Amino acid sequence: MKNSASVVAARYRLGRDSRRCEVVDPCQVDNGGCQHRCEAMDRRPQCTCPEGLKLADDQRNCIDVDECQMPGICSQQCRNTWGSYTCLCNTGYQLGTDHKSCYSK
Ligand SMILES: [Ca+2]
Repeated sequence: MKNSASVVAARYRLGRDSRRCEVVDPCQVDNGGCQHRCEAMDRRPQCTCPEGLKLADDQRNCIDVDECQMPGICSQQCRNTWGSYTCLCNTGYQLGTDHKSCYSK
């Protein structure tokens, strides 16, 4: 485990004038504190999440998007999964090739 002094030191380097410290890419240190992707925005880490996930309130971790809360995403039943979702059909129906619509058998 890194100690905090080395983490702080790694965020800065000596600038060209040899007097002031410059911020190094914040994503290079501990991934900017991000659980998934990190992008440096104006020298600050901006965390982003893969498709199907969204940033949590802490702006660092990623949590699941509950697609089933979006109206009309499945024509009949919807089951939320981590990072995705699955549409299901009532008895007597089968799922179409779009994986969203149900058709009577
Ligand atoms: Ca989901």
